[in-house]
Amino acid sequence: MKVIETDFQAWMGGVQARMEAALGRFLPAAHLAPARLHEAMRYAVLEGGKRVRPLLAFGAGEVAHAAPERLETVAAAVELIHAYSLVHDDLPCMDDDVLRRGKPTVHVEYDEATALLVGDALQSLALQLLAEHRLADSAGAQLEMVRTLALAAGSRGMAGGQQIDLESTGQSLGLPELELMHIHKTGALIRAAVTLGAACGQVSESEKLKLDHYAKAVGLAFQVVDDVLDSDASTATLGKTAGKDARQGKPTYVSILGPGRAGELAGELRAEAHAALESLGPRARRLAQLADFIVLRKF
Ligand code: GRG
Repeated sequence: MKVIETDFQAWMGGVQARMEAALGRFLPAAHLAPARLHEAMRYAVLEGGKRVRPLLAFGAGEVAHAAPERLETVAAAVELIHAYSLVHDDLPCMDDDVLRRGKPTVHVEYDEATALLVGDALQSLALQLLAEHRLADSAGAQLEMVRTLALAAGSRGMAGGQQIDLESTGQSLGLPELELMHIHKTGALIRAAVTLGAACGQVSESEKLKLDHYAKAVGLAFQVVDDVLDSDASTATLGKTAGKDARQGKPTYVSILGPGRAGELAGELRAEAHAALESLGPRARRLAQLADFIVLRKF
C-alpha cells in the first residue's frame, strides 16, 4: 500500500508540475497589453489548486494510451474553465468571498470589473486551446471535444448548476434536488475532464461508458467531501473560507444527511468508482488512485 501511495504521489506531482508549466505557456504573458488583465488571469490560474481535473484527464488518458502533449492541452482547457468558475463564484454578486487558494480573491487583489473579464477571457482561452491544437485523429472527433467542454460549462452544465445553487440558498432541498444541482455545478466539468482525456487516445464504446460511470461517481464524491471539509476543516487548511455553507444557509450533504452519513456516502461513491473501473485493468490504476485521493483528501 505504501509503495502505491509513494508511486501515486510522484505521478501526481509530475502531472501538477507539467500542468503549471503548460498553463504558464498557454496564458498570455503578463507584460502583453492589456497587461492588467493578463496579469490577473495568471494570478487566477497559476501557483494554486490541486489540479484535480487535469489529473483526471491524465488518468483517463492512460486508459486510452493518449499522448501527453494532447492531454496537457485538454487538461489545461478544463482547468481554465474551472479557474474562471472560481473567479466568478467569488464575486460579491455570487458567493462573495475574499480568500481562494490561500490568497486574496481576484476581485479583492484587482477589482470587480477585472475579475469579470478574467473569467470571460479564461473561458475563451479554454475553447481557443481546443480549437488550435491537434488533439484527435479527425476534425469531427476534435469538434466533438469542443462541444463536450462547451456543454459542460454552459447552462446545461456548470453555469446552470450555479443558477440552481443561487436559487436554493435558504431553501430546504431534498437529496435528489441537491444531487441534481451538484451533477451540474461540479459534476459536469469533472465528467468532461475524463471524457476529454479519453478522447485524446483510443477507447471502445463500452470503455467510454465505464469511464463515464466512474466520472459521475467521482464527481459526486468530490462534492460530498467538499461539503464535509467545509463543515470540518479550517480556513488555513482549505485556503478558502471554511464554514460558509452553514452561515449562508446553503443546503449541503452535511446539512441534509449529517456528517456521519455524508462520510459514508463518500465511501460508497468511492467503491462505485472503483467498481466501474474493474474490467479496465492496470491501465485504470491512476483513476482508481484518484478516486481514493478525492475521497480521502483533507483540503
Ligand atoms: C460562476 C459559472 C459559475 C460557476 C461556478 C463550480 C462553481 C460554479 C463554483 C465553485 C464554488 C465551489 C467552492 C464549489 C464547490 C466544489 C468546488 C468546485 C470546489 C473547488 O474545487 P477544487 O477543490 O479547487 O478542485 P482547487 O482550488 O483545488 O482547484
